[in-house]
Amino acid sequence: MRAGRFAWAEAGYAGFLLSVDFDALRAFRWAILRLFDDGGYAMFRRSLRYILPAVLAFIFNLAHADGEANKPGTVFQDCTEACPKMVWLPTGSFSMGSSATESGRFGNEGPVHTVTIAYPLAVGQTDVTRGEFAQFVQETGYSAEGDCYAWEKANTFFSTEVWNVAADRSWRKPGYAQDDSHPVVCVNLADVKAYTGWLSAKTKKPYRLLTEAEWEYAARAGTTSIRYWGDDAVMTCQFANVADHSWQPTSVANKEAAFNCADNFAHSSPAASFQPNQFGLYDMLGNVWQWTSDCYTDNYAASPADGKPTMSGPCTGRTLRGGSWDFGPRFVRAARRLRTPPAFRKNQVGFRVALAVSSSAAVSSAAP
Ligand SMILES: [Ca+2]
Repeated sequence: MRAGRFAWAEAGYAGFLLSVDFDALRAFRWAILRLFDDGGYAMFRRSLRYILPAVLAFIFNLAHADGEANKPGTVFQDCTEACPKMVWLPTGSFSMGSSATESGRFGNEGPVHTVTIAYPLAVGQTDVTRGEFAQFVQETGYSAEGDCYAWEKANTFFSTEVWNVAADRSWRKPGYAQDDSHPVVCVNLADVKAYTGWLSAKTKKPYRLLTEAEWEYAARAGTTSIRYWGDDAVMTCQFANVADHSWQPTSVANKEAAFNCADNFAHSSPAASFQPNQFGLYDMLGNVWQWTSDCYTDNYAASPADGKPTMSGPCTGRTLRGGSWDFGPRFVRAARRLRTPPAFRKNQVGFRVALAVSSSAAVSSAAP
């Protein structure tokens, strides 16, 4: 009878004992015993035998429930005022980079190497939206205005596109129609750091950019194909907003660089307009390029294998990943990397955030 009634409590008590500090517990018990006389001691022993295990089981179950909250696929939001929705990813290993035989491959995508993400990692379900960024600007008064680049004809004299900067182009006015559901663009690395700093202070959690290895792990979501929906480029328009039939380059010569399908968005699309990948993440490929925290390197010869960022060298370039609404098949691939100066704002570049709950300070403090 007693065993049946208290089995659950004692199981919890046993779990608690696995991690308890026995010296501290003995000191605590000695202090309590000093409070009781002989008569009170018998009562105390009964309470210690029956009530304390139940209390400890309650505490143990709470701790267990907290662990369940990190279950892969679980979506959470750390505040209701425009905080990004986050998804817990499973831990695991993957092959980073592309093989020498992959169609469309660039030389900076190797050597292929194994990376292990052994710590709990949550990733933004979508890119940070313009509405979420606007909340940050409203609360802080931060200025991320002006000097945003676009890939376009600078004037009628040039027949092809160049990176052309415009002082009046900004995240509020990127040069095409957007509303608050679209990913924010025209933000440089300093703007991104300001945002993650604000979000961290607001939530008291260490929000940051994804490292490049975390990004590719999150984008591949367990797949090894060119894109998370497979190797067939024509299928792309079902899964991502890319340079498609509705794309309108200013140079006719560039038209042939588009995917041969229709996704029906000439510029950026509202976040999560297409199907998510196998980790439940939207727009990991296409829509807008995403900043990562790493210093750009020409190859992976010295890249960390544990998810940490590469932060060596002069760091004059940072790495963008994912491709965007104005890029074709060679650029919208899980392995594709693009070097960009950290001060540049571009009207097809945005970001998403990560949160790593880890005992490793190095991982938690990864830039930015
Ligand atoms: Ca498109």
